[in-house]
Amino acid sequence: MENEVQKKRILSGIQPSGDLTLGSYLGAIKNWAALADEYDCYYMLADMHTITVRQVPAELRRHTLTQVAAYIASGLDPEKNVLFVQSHVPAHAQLGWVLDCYTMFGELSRMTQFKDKSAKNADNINAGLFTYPCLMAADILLYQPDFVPVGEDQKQHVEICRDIATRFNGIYGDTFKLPDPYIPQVGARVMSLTSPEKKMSKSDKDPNGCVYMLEKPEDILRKFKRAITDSDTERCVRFDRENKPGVSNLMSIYSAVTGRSFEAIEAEFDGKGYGAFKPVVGEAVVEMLRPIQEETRRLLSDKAYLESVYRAGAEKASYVAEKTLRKVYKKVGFLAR
Ligand code: ATP
Ligand code: LTN
Repeated sequence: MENEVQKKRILSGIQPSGDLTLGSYLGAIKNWAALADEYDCYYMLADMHTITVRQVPAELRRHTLTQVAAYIASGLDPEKNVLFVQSHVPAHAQLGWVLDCYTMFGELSRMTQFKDKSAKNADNINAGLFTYPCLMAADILLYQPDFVPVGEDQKQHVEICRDIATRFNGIYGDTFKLPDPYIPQVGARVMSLTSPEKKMSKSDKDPNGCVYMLEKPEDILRKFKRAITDSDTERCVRFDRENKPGVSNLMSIYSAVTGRSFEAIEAEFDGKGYGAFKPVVGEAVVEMLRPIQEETRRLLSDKAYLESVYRAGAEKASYVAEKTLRKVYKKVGFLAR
C-alpha cells in the first residue's frame, strides 16, 4: 500500500472590510492558489475582525459575498481548499475569549496595527481593536496549521500568536502547534500609488492610491499613469526602495505580475524613462485581472452556488476547530457539558 503522508496545513484570512486590492491579491490570494496540491489549506473571511472598525451592515454582507467569489475566481478551488466565513464558526469567538486571558496588556500595546488603526480611528478605539491579535491567534491556533501565509504587515501578529501559544503550552502542556509565517518573496508589500511610503490598503481614504481587483480597466490604467514617481534627477527605471520608492513599487508590481526579475525590467526600460514605464505596468495589471474579474461577476450571479461553498466550508472548518476548542476547555478546567 502506498504510504499516505499527512500534508502540512495552512491557514490564512482576509478581512472583508472593503473591496479587495491589488495588494490583497499579489500579497496574499495569488500565492494561496498555488499551494492547494501540496498543503491542506483553510482560508477564512475574517468578518469578525472587520467590526473593530465601524462597518455599514449591508456593505459588510456584500463585501463578504464578493470576497468568496473573488477567492474562487482567483483560483482557490473549493473542492481543494476549505473556504469559510469566520462568524460561521463560533469556536473563533470562544477560543478568542480564552486567549484574551493569556495575553498581556503590555504586549498588545506594542502592536503596530493597533497603534496605526487607533490613530486613524481616534473616535472609536474600542476593546476589540486592542484585543484583535488574540482573536487572530484563535483563528490560527484552532486549526493547528504549520504555516500562515501573510503579507509582511501581518508578521507581528503571527509572532504574538506564537508567544501566546508558547505561554499556554508552557502552563498546560502541548496544546497548540506553533505556526510559522510564510511571506512571499515578491508582492509582499504593495505600496500606495500616491504615497509609496504607505502600504496599499482597502480601507485607505485616498482612492487613487489603491487599485481594486474588480476595478474597471480604464480606471486602473488612469491610476497607474498618474502614479507618483520620484523627484530624483536620473529619471530612469531602477530598483532602489529607499531613494526611489515610487518607481521601486511599480517595479515590484510589474515583477509580481510578469515574473520578470528587477534586472530584466531595468534592461527592458533602459533609456525610456518613467512616462513609458507606467502605462506598461498598468496594462499588465489589467490583463492579469481581466479573467478574474469576469469569473467573479459570473460567480456573483450564482448566489446558490456561493452559499453552498461557504456552508460546506463552515462545516469542515468547525469539525477541526471544535476539536481544538474541546481540548482547550478541558485543559483550563471548564466542566464538560
Ligand atoms: P484593511 O485596510 O481593512 O486593514 P488591508 O487592505 O490592509 O485591510 P488585509 O485584509 O488586512 O488588507 O490583508 C489581507 C492579506 O493581504 C494579509 O495577508 C496582508 O498581509 C496582505 N496584504 C494586504 N495589503 C497588502 C499589500 N499592500 N501588500 C502586500 N500584502 C498585502
Ligand atoms: N489580521 C489579518 C486578517 C486575519 C488573518 C487571520 C490572517 C484575521 N485572522 C488569521 C491570517 C491568519 C489582516 O488584517 N490582514
